[in-house]
Amino acid sequence: MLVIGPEVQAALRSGGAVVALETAVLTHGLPSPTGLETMGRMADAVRHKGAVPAVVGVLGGQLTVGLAEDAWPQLLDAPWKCSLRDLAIAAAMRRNGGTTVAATAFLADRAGLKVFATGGIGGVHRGFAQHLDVSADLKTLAGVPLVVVSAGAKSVLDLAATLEVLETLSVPVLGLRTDAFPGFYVADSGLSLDHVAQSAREVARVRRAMDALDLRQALLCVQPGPRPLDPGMVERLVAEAEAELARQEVHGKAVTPFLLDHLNRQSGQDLMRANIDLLVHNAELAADIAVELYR
Ligand code: PSU
Ligand code: MN
Repeated sequence: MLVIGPEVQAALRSGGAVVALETAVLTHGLPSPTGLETMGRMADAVRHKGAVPAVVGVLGGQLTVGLAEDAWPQLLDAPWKCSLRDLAIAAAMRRNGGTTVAATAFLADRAGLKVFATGGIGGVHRGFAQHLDVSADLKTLAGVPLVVVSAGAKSVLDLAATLEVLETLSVPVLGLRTDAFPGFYVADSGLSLDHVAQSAREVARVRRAMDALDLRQALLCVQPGPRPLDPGMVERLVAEAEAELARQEVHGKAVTPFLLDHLNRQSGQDLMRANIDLLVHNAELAADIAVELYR
């Protein structure tokens, strides 16, 4: 079922470092052409660090790990937001799809990759007691033995509840030179982490120890973005976005794209720029970790 791009195949055969990149951020997270430019910057950042980028997505039903750059725009042709449960349907129905953290991590693992960079993972949504809205990213991360690099989880979430579920799922959360759980746009969500790594090498050592123990959970490595925003400002915007969400009665997988789109449009570019910068920053760290892991 899986199509692995030639460059990724060659890198895997020679034991080279590979970093998976998701595409839901391209199809449903950022407006284009910003999304395409951002994918390019992430891929460049990975190469610059000596690793090979593997862009993951669904193209005409082909579940692909290592989409060539000239194929990225085709993904934007009526794309589905593909989480894990959508993958087989998209394949069978020959659709285009941007893959979420859950779907990307699943496909990356199947292809034999070990490292994945994203912006922020999905998690437990605010008001979850009423809507039971918990991202499939969490359950999926409990079963894929990757290093996943992110700037924490999106500020639109209930971050405390998200950390609790990660604990329940035994997904370790390791701060890179920080003991504060980053809240995507903000450097410190006010929640603290139990464990801090001082270097990419140390993160790689933890992953190897997990592998030696046959612990199949992801290792979630978090770092704040390079251009963090004022928490008060972000909180105000998120509250507005949440109110709008309730007014328009948005549900299901449309929730996250709706909130992100609302934030991007309300913030006068600040949030979008912060989002792009942290994506590139995470791609760099993921490449450093990949290089250490494949050493
Ligand atoms: N973070 C972003 N932009 C995004 C996403 C996360 O800054 O577009 C995407 C990721 O692909 C993540 C998904 O896996 O949103 C989570 O969606 P949901 O909450 O519906 O599981
Ligand atoms: Mn959801």
